[in-house]
Amino acid sequence: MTFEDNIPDLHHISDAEAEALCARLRGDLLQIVSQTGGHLGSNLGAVEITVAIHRVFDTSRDRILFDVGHQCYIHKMLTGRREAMKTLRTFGGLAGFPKPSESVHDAFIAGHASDSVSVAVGMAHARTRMGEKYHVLALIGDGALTGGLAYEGLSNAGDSKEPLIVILNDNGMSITKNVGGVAEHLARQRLKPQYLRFKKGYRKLMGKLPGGGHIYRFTHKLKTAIKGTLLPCSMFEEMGFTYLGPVDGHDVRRLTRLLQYAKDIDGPVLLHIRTVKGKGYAPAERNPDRFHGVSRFCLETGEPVQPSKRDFSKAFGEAMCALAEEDERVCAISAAMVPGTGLHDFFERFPERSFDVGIAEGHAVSMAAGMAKQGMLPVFAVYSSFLQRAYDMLVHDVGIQGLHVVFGVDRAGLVGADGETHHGTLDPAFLDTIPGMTVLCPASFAEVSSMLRYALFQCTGPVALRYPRGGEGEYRGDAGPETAILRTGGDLTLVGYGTLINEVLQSATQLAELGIEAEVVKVGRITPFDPTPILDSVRKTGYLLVAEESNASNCIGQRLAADLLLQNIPVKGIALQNLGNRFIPHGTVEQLRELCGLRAEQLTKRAEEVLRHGKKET
Ligand code: TPP
Repeated sequence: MTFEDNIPDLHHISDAEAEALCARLRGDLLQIVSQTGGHLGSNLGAVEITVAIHRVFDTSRDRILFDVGHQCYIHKMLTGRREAMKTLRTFGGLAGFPKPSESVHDAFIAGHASDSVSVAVGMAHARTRMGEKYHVLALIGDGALTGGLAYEGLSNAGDSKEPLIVILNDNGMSITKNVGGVAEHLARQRLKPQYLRFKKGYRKLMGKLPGGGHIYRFTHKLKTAIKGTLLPCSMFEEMGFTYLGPVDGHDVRRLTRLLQYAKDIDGPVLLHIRTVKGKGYAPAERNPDRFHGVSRFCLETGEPVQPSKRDFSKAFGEAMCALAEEDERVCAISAAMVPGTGLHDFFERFPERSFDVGIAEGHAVSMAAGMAKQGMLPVFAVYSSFLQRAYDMLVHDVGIQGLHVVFGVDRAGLVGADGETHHGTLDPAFLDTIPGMTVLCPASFAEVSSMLRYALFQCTGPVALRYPRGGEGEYRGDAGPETAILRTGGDLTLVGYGTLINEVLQSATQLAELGIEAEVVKVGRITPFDPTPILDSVRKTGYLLVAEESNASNCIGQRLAADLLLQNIPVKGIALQNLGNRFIPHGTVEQLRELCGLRAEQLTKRAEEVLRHGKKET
């Protein structure tokens, strides 16, 4: 896949040209994202810093790590992918995140927060060990700085003495307003230039900027007192960084000078820039949380082209509010994803029982464990792929003690345009490995509500409720957590769970038109999994097709195949249709299901093959 067009040389442009370029890029970005959808606010805020980076560094050699990676659009536009931007986030088109397979300028894949400094330290070590010469930079937001992994990286980076540059893009926002003590610390840092005016003696001249201006480093004394008040010194200096800033992150001249200066420092540097999320587009500046990630929208009004429909997250949020009314022990935890997980109303209505911990999934799980141990009913709503971060906490803090923590596992299955880093296709496998875990798979809004009630009030131990991005399909029933026969038939057993059951039901209708009567079995609880109703059905039909929107490893199809063998049940034909053991790219959910043979027509063909093959052999 190549998307190359002309790559402009920014090393020799003037400041005025750089400013004009920023204005043009911002306009182009708005045009493009209003058509494609994507992460708008963060990219609008990162225009100047990205241009400044490209003025000073050569990203084909120097390594720039975009934390989360959602702010890399300008970088893509400057590295030969301007034209291809109209294919952004579409199947076969440009990814919405950095992708080394797309361009040599993309140093590393990204999608999850807070790992950029760790990766940068690794690359810096590799460079030194291998005797090579290039620069390593990490661009990380203040939101990503709420994640513990960021501190592991910073702590090591400061200690390593390796030359590398961490650019902290501080806009006061995660997706919603940033939370926590570090956000407070950064807010206090912004006051420093005022202290400078009062106490000139407490700064040390570090050097002159090429083209004018001076660089100061605050001396340790600054933290001790102004008018008798103890002032905090930048924690980054304490960690071993040369701290530069805070500076206006929309002043491309200044940013360029500072990066030129930082480039020559022989050790870790932290450049703290202040930016405005959504900069230059009034609707986004007014509502940065709504413009963090957008679908197609009208540029004039900022309104989405298609109004949003009710989805599983909303159904979950409504069920949470209803159950919280009934029981005061119910509380909600979010890791910086309150609107995304449908908890907005809950947080408004029950502020004392609402906890946004920042991008700290591991902490959220351990905190929920503490709450559960002391008698609360914590519900942690989290995207499936971000829960991967907290596997050890699930095992160690929740699982071993069998604590009753409920997980609202949102974005389970294929998520579409965000692609491989965001698909929730591994949780059925990894949750199943935790002894005592229950995993429920609602397939309709009604089931979200009834299963959440069941999870909170009838289950013990940890319970996960997994549901997909988007809305429900034709199936609107409520079969509860037990396995249910949705359609009877004697020719073949078709098994599915979650909203994929809609494709399965449609396939059964298509098979009926071909004279094949399929029995459709919907599984409500995949862990602990009770194969009995399915085995009974296979005893009758002799044929089994299991369709799953999850990876092959430890899927229920594999578990059923083992059960059939162990229980000596004669089976004439069996097929497991799932995502295989691979990472699935971006595209619409329909396109990706097709890629994996999970559309109704494909299941019908597969069923016919299984029956034909079996008949030949008997
Ligand atoms: N949890 C993880 C581990 N990774 C994620 N990508 C998210 C949650 C979802 N997420 C994407 S961007 C974002 C969040 C919570 C906010 C990031 O804020 P910040 O780093 O300040 O960047 P900004 O968007 O403000 O530029």
